[in-house]
Amino acid sequence: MKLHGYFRSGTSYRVRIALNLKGITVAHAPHHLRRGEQRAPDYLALNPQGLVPTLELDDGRVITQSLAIIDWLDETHPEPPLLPADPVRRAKVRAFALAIACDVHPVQNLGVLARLRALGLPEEQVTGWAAAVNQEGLAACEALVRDEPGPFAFGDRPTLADICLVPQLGGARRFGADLSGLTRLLAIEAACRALPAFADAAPERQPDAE
Ligand SMILES: N[C@@H](CCC(=O)N[C@@H](CS)C(=O)NCC(=O)O)C(=O)O
Repeated sequence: MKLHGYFRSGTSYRVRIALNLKGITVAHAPHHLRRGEQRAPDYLALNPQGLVPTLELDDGRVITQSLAIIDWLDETHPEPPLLPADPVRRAKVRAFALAIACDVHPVQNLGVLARLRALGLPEEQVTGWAAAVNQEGLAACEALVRDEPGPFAFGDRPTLADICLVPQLGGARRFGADLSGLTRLLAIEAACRALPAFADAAPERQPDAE
């Protein structure tokens, strides 16, 4: 299999973590987002959205969207599971993951920030937008897991929630978001980063890291 991604992309980072948790090795095809390589015609033929990640299967079939890729990985490689067995707890893990993947990440991604710059907003306001979106969204995530058992977001093993959280915290820091009050999320992050599956997936460990 081949994962099309970018070292600094939070959504590619999610898939790298899931692959590592499952013990699956893939080839990596980096696409430099700041140079616009995600819009090259041969990549658009794979992923018409012009976004990373994309997973190319060995039989040539292609899966786009990080959460769809992770779902597929979990369905085809069930151990270790990335969702709890209990339906309500599964729903809670999904809700936490979607709070990040649907309500935080898309509002501060490269394309949205480029549009804000094109409207003439100065750089500090663009960065301020991204920091505020992260701070507000992650503060809500902190409340979602405040009473959940640790050390991970939903108990004693990592789930889809942790897979979405760790990359988003990294992205939030790049925009200067103030995360200091999010003590539960920071403790979850520390527990995750102590695991090789998370540590090896980190942006700075990728071959295309700058
Ligand atoms: N919902 C998509 C979002 C993918 C996405 O926004 N990827 C970003 C990198 S994290 C990207 O490719 N940005 C390039 C661009 O906006 O041109 C997913 O989860 O896969």
